[in-house]
Amino acid sequence: MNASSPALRDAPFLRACRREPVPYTPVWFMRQAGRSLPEYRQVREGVSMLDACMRPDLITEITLQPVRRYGVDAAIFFSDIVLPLKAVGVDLDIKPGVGPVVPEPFRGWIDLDRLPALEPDAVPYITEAVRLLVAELGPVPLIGFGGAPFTLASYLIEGGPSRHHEHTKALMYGAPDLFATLLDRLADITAAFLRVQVEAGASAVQLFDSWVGALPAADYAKYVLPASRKVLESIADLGVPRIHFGVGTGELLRLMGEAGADVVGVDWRVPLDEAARRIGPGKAVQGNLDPAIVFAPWEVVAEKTREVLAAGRAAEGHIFNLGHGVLPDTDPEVLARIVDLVHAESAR
Ligand code: 1CP
Repeated sequence: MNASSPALRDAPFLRACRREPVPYTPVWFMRQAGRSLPEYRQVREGVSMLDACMRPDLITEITLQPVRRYGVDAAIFFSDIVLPLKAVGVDLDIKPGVGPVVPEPFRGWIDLDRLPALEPDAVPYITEAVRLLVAELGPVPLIGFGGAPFTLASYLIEGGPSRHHEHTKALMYGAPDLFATLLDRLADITAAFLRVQVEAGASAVQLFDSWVGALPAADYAKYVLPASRKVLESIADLGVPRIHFGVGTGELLRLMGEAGADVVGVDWRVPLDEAARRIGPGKAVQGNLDPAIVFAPWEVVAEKTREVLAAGRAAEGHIFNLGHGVLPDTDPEVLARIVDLVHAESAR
């Protein structure tokens, strides 16, 4: 289990998640491990994304790369939200420049037969990689992650990345019983995937509901929240902080907290002081520099970084991050400067 050292338990990232005082604001980046780093592109040469996600040596190396380069306060496990679906036998691929693709999309009750439970021993490479990483990382926390039921359902139903989620919404509104059963099944799979990572040594988890911002709050509460709550509550016994993040979720922030998050991730559209007000007491916030801002001149980046830090002080705990993942063409040097600036400006 998660027998962590005092140095790890007191890591600024974990203290901020628990809303305890921190020596400085901790920072990490979503998608810090993938795509933008030249050393990542080098180790991925000739290896498909899914194969890389099943090799403990590559998972370990890729997860460590941004920690070495940036000195970030947490490592994010290298995998993908659809990996557990692959592990239970769903026919899917992760296509370069596209993302997850499911050749036979889910549309009916019969398709549930393609979603059996995730047995922990179906992902031995995850357990092994987490163990290797925890040994290498020492006092730096490892964040495990999984896809939230709605976002996973969107890939299964659309068959791939989607702008409007029209098939997903057609099924959600048109066949609510089937949709609820599908989300419940996905909740069990993601909960099992998170449990494997934490039991092997991950010290926090993030549940990504990247595309749920496509829904109005009332429909989120009715069709999605129960399944996300099932994921987050079913791992409560593990005692690690649970971060819950989505894009375009300004209207959903309070509900996402109520689903069982300790930390609510916020994209760049809502300033963190306003986000903290919407979320309410008893939660930390994570975010929320616009990932596109890093392409602007450094003075602008620095000013916007300071604005995020200032707004974050209104929250009971703040973890600095981008409002979504690092864009593939991002200059790693700029991210390194942001980490240094966040640490220097927030030192207390
Ligand atoms: O830092 C890291 O890279 C950590 C590992 C990681 C994580 C946390 C990857 C590797 N993917 C994810 C989560 C993930 N995957 C999310 C949630 C986060 C987010 O919103 O950005 C989502 C929606 C996916 C699905 C996915 N996988 C996409 C998005 C497609 C779309 O719908 O727009 C893509 C492009 C992938 C492939 C992928 N996953 C990860 C990497 C590095 C890549 C790029 C592929 C490659 O390098 O070959």
